[in-house]
This record gives sequence, C-alpha cells and structure tokens, in this order.
Amino acid sequence: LNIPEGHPRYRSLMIREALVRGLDEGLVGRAGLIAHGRGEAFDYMFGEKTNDFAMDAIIASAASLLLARHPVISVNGNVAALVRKETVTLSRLIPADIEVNLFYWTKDREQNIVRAFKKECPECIIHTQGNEKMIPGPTSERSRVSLEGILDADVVLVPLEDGDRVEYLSACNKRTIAVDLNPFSRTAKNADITIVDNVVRAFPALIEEVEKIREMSRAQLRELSKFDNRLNLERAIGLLKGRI
Ligand code: PTJ
Repeated sequence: LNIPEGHPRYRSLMIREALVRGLDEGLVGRAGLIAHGRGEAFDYMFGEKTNDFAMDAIIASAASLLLARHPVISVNGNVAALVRKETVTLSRLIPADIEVNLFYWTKDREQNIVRAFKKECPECIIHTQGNEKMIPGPTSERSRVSLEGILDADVVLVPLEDGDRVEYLSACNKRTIAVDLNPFSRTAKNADITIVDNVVRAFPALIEEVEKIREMSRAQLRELSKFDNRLNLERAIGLLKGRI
C-alpha cells in the first residue's frame, strides 16, 4: 500500500501496515489486528501523543528497570511487529532479557518471533514459554514462562495485554510495568506502573529516559521509581472524561 506522507492519518496507517505485514510474516496473531483496533480507538481519544501521566509512568518505569536484579521484557506478536528494534535497544541498554509470551500460542509463531529477534540481535538470548505451568493462576497459555526468564525475574515489562497475568506476576512478588492504552483494563489496574500510551511512542521515550538517568545513584533511582498507579490512571481517565 502506497500511503502519501502528507496523508492526515499517515502515522496511524503506517502502524496498521506494520501489523498487517507482521501477520503475513507469521509474527502477529489474527486477533492482534482486533486488539490494535481497541488500542487505536483509545489513542485517538488521548490525542495520539505521550501525555504527562504517561511521561511520569515512563520515568518511574525507567528507574525500576535500572534498579532491577533481573528485568525481563515480555513480548507478544504485536510488540514483535511494532517495536522489535526498540525492544532490542532497551534490552541492551538496561540490560534486560527478552521473553516471548503469547496468548494465542503456537510453536510456529513463537519460533518466527524468536528468529525475527535473533536477526535484529544475534547475541540476544530470547526466552520462550516453558513447558510447565509455572505461574499459579492464569488459565491461558500465558501462565507458561521460562525458568531462566520471567520465573526468575524481579521486574517484568508487559506491553500490550489485557488479562490476569499481571495480577499473578504481582502475587509472585514481581514488580510489573504495563504499556496499555486502555486505562480500564485488568492489566492496567493491576500493574505497579502502567504507561498509558501507544507502545510505538512509549518504547522510544523509555529508551531516552533510561539513557538520561542510567548514571544516577541507586538512591536517586529509588526516588524516581516511586509511583502511585491508581492515582495516575485517574489522571488518564480524567483526560478521557474531559474530551468526551
Ligand atoms: O501475540 P499474542 O498471541 O500474545 O496476542 C497479542 C494480543 C494483543 C492479541 C493479546 O494479548 C490480546 O488479545 O490482547 P487484548 O486482550 O486485546 O489486550 C490488548 C491491550 O493492548 C488492549 O487493552 C488495547 O487497548 C491495548 N493496545 C492495543 N494496541 C496498543 C495497545 N496499547 C499500547 N499500544 C498499542 N499499540
């Protein structure tokens, strides 16, 4: 599809194209396109920009990731299609592990995503969903995690999902960071920090923030990592109310 750069919805149409390409390449699940539609609707209402409440969450997330003993970035099909390069950059910078965790799990798609990440980062170890149900609770495929990855992690970055996994990760004493445009989702409400922003903007902003604060002392980082997620979600919902 040839989309002229001057098209008023150029950026949004390009994101859709990246997902459709991801579907053709066997990275994105079919339902991933529907999930994107939900996110897109929220993004439209939030003004398609990184709002103040998102930036505050990004700062607290950057500090939490830098403080972590073992941070892991959980990736699904949509993340692999939309922000693969940025995920690798983040993982190198922090440094953090990458783990493929799929809701609509198939071995084929898991392997396609691993290959795509390996192409971007040959030295990266990409964890995959373990064979055992490791996290007690979630009934979906998402409960299967890697022993060396999410099971051992103390901080898990969970972009783009709505479900019960975050609740159970928290029950396992892990700090959870979500990126979700839907401030009403279970994931958004249960995470320790929720970045209410489009992942295509949130990840580059997170990279910038990590670069900015990575030399700070642990005491300074601890200060920056303090965050009241409930209050911050209220700010996001307040903006929606105002716009409506
Ligand atoms: O690749 P898989 O099999 O793991 O499947 C991935 C999807 C996304 C299909 C799966 O996790 C799913 O069904 O997710 P949900 O339950 O639809 O939740 C996705 C959440 O992400 C929703 O709350 C959307 O509003 C939000 N969302 C969608 N696109 C974006 C987004 N948030 C941030 N940035 C986006 N680009």
